[in-house]
Amino acid sequence: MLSPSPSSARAFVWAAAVACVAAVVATSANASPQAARVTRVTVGMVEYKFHLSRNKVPKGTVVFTVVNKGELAHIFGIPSLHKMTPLLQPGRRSTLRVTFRKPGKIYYICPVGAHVQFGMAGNLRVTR
Ligand SMILES: [Cu+2]
Repeated sequence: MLSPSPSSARAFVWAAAVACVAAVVATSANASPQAARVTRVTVGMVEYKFHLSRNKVPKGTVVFTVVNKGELAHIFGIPSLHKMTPLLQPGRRSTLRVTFRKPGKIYYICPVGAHVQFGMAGNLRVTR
């Protein structure tokens, strides 16, 4: 009585096949050249400076892993793109995903208090 009838078994196989096709379509939709190139940059923060694992990135998507190695709370932010991490307490980390669409110089800061004046700012070069 509880065993599935042949028709419900077929319905299950059909649903699984549809799910597979949907997954393939979703994957290939993301596979544009822009999205394929992801650069990873680690950003260390202390009082009062940033240390980036690289100061030059190709245009496209960059994933910043931001680690607060200091003793005060800090933020890594890119004002021109309205992107920033949450306020990171000492020892906390966060990732920030940013897409740079054209080459140029990107100014980044820590917008906490007067940290910019103390030196928490810099430029990232985006190349073509
Ligand atoms: Cu700061």
